[in-house]
Amino acid sequence: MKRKLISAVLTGLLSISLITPSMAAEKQSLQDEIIYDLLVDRYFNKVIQNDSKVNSVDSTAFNGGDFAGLSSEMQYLKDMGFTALSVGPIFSSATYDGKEVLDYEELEPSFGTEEEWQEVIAKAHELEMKIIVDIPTQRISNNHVWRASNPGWFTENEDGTVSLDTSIPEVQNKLIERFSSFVTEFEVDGIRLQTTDELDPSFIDRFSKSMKDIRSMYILSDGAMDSVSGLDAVVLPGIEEALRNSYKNFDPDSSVPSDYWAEAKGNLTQVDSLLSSRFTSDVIEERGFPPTRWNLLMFQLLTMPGTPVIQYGSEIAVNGAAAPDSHPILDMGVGEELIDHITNLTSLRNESEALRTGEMEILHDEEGWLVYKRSDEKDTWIIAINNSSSTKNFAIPADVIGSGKEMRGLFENDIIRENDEGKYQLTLDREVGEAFTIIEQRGLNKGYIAALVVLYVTFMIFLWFAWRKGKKRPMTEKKKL
Ligand SMILES: [Ca+2]
Repeated sequence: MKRKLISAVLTGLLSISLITPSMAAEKQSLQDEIIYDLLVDRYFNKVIQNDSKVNSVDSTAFNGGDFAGLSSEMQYLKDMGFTALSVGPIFSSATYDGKEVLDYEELEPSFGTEEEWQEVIAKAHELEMKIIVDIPTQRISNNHVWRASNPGWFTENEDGTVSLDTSIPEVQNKLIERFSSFVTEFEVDGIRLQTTDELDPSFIDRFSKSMKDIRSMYILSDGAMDSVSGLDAVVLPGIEEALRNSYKNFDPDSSVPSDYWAEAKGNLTQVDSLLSSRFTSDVIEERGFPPTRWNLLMFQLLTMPGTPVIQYGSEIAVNGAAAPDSHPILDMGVGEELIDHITNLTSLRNESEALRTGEMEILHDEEGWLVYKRSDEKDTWIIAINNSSSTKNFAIPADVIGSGKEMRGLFENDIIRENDEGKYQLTLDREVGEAFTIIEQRGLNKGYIAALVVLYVTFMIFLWFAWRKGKKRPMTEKKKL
């Protein structure tokens, strides 16, 4: 209900004053994406014929999710506003998460056939979403097919897995050759290198160039690290902890340090990953209420600079301190309120370039009461997040957004106009977020009055015709008699 209301208001507002041709233009930059991170095995089990390895009551085993399930339930992700799907590793593997790769030339049989994988890519492109695939090269299976003929390429790990030594030129060549064929055959839009911080930088650079020679695509790191040549983005170091500490409870001791705001641009921003514990587990430890915590966190994540990466199941506040507990099979259709909230925020972000790549200015940041401005030459937003235990106020000076404007809140539907002191007085209840769009007060009133006049005139004409028709009717009726 609220989702419909907000998109209706939003569509109306954008069509009145905000939308410009360039906003509707083709999205091309990584900064325009909102990424949903999932595991094929834990998304949706559509086909039971490929379930020979599956044991759905053992969380450490394959649970049955497959390519066909991803295709058939992909609209759910489109509806939620995601623009790119990171689907994890898809190569034949000893483990459900695809990490312990056995053979890069074969797709994991439990996930499905090459045709079904092609359908995933086709479906995503039909829905105008991108597909990003993970490539693990470290801690892969000790039964990997390359091992017998090239034992020197591998190093052994304590946990019984092996890692490819990416500093060896032959290893680099072999991986580049293999994945050049892969991206030629399957039109994926990006590759995320797993355990990127353990790879040889010269390999990352060569690999990236080779893939981009074939087709323009994103090459990403799966973790926080200093950026190296060849990577389009890394997870911003420290962002997970900063976001978690700011939102796991109200009245936080710390907020996201201001330097993160500037550094987030061009990086991946996330609160957790499929390798870490879920944010929900922090909330439960603090005895917080997960839906409210997620609600406020999403407000910041989806209105701040950077490319948001959201783990599957966050929309239903999935819990778990570590894998495999943090990797349950997705239960769609529960937690509708949070899904609606995410949808509202992603639609704001997708519609407004200012929220994706605009300037970022913190206006107020004190004990969980955060007010900031996102703007470019076309749009201005004021984002207010009250993550404290009391109602908060903040007066925005007129020079921040200009005089004679109207701040229109899209979630709580409040309108703020400039007061006699030349300020916009903002008040927000505890544990609530709001996004204000800025509108010309006078311009809108003019439009409103014009609309009223048109409505009035139309109504008078209608009355006149009705009156004429009414006058005529008795005569025609008389004739009939
Ligand atoms: Ca299956």
